[in-house]
Amino acid sequence: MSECIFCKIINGDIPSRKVYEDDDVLAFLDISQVTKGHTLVIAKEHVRNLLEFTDDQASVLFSRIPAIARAVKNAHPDCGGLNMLMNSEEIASQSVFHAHVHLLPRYSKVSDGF
Ligand code: DGP
Repeated sequence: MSECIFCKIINGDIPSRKVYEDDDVLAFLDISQVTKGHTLVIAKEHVRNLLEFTDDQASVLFSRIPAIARAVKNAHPDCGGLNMLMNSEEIASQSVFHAHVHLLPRYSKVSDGF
């Protein structure tokens, strides 16, 4: 979709800090960094959100999540674990309407601010 900012990131029209990429999936650092290493994982195929995925589209995206989560954790030795979050529709705080999974590394409860 030409006006979608995540499609523009996939196409390289908007720069991003890539964490992982293959033919179907891209992971990159979230611009907001709610916690250090906050990563977004998206399928390259434009789908609005979880509510519109087919099973096959969901499989493509979610099959990559465990390996990317481990890579994010390993990149931050002080990371003790992660939250995974997917906002779907405005009422649920979705602001970019290209389905994406947030991976939020967690540190000490007092220091990560989340
Ligand atoms: P959500 O509210 O779940 O739709 O999350 C959208 C996220 O996308 C939000 O945490 C900020 C991030 N974001 C928005 N625009 C950009 C961008 O241009 N680059 C990057 N890296 N992240 C972006």
